[in-house]
Amino acid sequence: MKIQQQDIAKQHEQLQQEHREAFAFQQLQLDKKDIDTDALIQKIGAFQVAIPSWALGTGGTRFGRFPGGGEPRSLEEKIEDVGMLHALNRASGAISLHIPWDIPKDAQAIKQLADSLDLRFDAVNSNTFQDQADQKLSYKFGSLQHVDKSVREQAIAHNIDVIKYGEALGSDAITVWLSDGSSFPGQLNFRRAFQNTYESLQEIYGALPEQWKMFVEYKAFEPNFYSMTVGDWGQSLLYANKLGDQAYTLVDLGHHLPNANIEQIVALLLMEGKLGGFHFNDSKYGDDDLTVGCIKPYQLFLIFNELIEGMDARGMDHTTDLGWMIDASHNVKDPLEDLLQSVEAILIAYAQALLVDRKALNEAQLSNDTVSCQEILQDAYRTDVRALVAEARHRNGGALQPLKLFRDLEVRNSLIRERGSKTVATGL
Ligand SMILES: [Mn+2]
Repeated sequence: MKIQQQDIAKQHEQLQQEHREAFAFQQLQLDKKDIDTDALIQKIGAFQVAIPSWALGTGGTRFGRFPGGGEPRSLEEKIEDVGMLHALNRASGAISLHIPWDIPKDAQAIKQLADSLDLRFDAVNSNTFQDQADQKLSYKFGSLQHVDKSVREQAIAHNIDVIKYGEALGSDAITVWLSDGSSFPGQLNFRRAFQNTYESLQEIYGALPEQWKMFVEYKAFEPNFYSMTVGDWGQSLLYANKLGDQAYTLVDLGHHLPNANIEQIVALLLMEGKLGGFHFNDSKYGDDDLTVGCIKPYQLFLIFNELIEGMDARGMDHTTDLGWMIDASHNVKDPLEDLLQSVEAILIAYAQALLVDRKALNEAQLSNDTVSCQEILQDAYRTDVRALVAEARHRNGGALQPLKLFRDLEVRNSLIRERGSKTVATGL
């Protein structure tokens, strides 16, 4: 199913009066603050978030999975789904592939399909957290950390394969997330596990093409429950620093212990020039992989506030200098609707963070005016920027209200008619 330009135009016709009024009010507010609305809209319109190939089907928990209908049955159909999201919101212009769940058999054809939908390939992801049917050695006790060199070599070879798949598609980064660790005290010698992992990562790093980045993703716990060999940002940074200039830390919002100050982590990684990529999701308890912004939207705003402050301090391009990706699972929602909501939440937080009066905040900080610091941040956070985000989308050819259009066009029903009601996508 394809979204037609006339569907988007028709919705615009229906909603334009209401939108115009909301946008005019917004513009008035910004004018009063001497903020250049057009420049703001340009930044919001340029921002793109990659959709992970594993999040286009219904997710599950260890207790079960309740698939919906019309899920993509192949990589081609996954790319078509992302193309549809991008047609609706013009902010999902990239896809992040997971290998081996989504091996591109004909890279040229896959690339052409993506091109035709105005999509590029973001970071490719390796998988050594589960055993594949045709795999010789098991990752039960880890992959890059494994005590047996032949297991490490198998995992290294897989990661190098992933780089090659990515290269053929025009991707320029690999994300390495390891489930390596231990579930019981004494199971691992921590130093040996670190050294083995580091040496394995060095081999993979050595296979990186010149312009490529390696993202070392960390996670506090699960599937291992006593220690994780890349368990927090300190450990990830340690690996990235030792590996070299092409290695970076990747922050996944759900991979921290409860109440971690993620905005501070982001600020310091940026200061060190070592923040490379970002996985968006939201959570209440652990790695819940819920819709971005559904539980802690203020935290999301505070993170974006630090991202912008830190990126601007280094003269970085908001759109292209970090890998922006969603990493989520949708157990009870339509995955495509969830992704539309997630991208919207990201754009809202980004737009709000752009509104922060940085000069005033800096002055308030330097004079220890704590009250003003809070007022300045919350003034931005409490601004309703939805009309601004909708206007940016409209100027890019997207729908004023993507989710509404998705529902009005009964996209899910036509996907079920096309693909069947019992399809199951590979993924989480
Ligand atoms: Mn992740």
